Amino acid sequence: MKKTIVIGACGQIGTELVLGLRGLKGSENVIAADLHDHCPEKLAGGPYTKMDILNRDAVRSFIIDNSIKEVYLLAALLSATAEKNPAFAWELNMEGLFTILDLAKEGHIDKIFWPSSIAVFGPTTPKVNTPQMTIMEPSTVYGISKQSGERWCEYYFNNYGVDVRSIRYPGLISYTSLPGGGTTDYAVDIFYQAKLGNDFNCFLNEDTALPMMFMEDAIRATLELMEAPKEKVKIRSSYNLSGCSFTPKELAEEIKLILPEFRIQYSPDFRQKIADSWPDSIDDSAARNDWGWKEQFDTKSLVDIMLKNVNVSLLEQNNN
Ligand code: NAD
Ligand code: AKB
Repeated sequence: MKKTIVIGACGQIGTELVLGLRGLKGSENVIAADLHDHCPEKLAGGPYTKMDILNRDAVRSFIIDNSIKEVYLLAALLSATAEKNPAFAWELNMEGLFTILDLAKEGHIDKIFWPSSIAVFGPTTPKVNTPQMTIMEPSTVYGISKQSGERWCEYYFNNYGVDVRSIRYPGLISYTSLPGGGTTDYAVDIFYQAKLGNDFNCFLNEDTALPMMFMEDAIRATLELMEAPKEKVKIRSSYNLSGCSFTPKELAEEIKLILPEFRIQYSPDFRQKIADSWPDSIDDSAARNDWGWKEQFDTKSLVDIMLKNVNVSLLEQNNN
């Protein structure tokens, strides 16, 4: 079995992606890599290495010396954090990608997964059922970095035959780890506050619709795209992917059906402008037609599973 590495493995997606890949390829074949000195407990069932994606020489040596053939590059600053440090966000989100694309161009890596985002769209993009190919004028540094990354992925595929695959994830909702600084994070935090019996103060307006997806769907989509025969992957920038779409008010109403005492207030902050520049909903017919994508979770099933499974002790662990 060829070796695989997930870089940025301790984050919201990485924690579940590593487990999914280990189930598929065998634990010993999937290396988790992140900035942390020690492997988190959830990933302790397989190999872990401390790695800084910005240390190009160290990353190159590790991947070549360990004969790693498949790379999932997740390390990035997300939209809200990136706006606070645009120069570093640009460096982190772009430099790591070039390191990995170059290793593949030189023949050391067979296949790359690199995530894009709905943030590639901007205020001039059609908002409802946003098409795969459309106007893209992102107004955040995060969106600009993802759009540039998409262009470079396609360029390396067209010019050097690099097998790079990508998804424009919507906001991802999960209970095994906390989100890391995005504009869609409210849709995870809300479940912890509801479970604690607290009122929730939402940083977006009640009517801000955004595309969202339950993590299990996102992981399955990622694995299916990476397993798809090469000729079926016709888009080498990044695929639109849709799960569900809701506003904070609609999400709160669903939660109230299970926890009638739950209350929500709204105090929009700088993230409102970011959310206003993103689509309400996504047309993902290309992913459906090319490699057979179909979501399994709608808003209702996502709310049920989140309320059953969020563990408020995760908040305390994160604060320590
Ligand atoms: P996250 O912030 O939860 O995790 C990122 C991980 O990368 C963290 O564990 C962090 O320690 C690690 N990291 C940061 N800098 C690093 C470096 N220099 N070297 C190695 N590791 C480093 O992010 P996430 O939500 O898991 O997102 C992963 C990827 O998916 C990102 O590229 C993000 O843009 C993309 N994405 C996420 C979402 C979402 O809703 N979570 C949506 C669209 C796209
Ligand atoms: C964010 O809000 O930054 C991410 C994303 C949609 O890319 N969740």
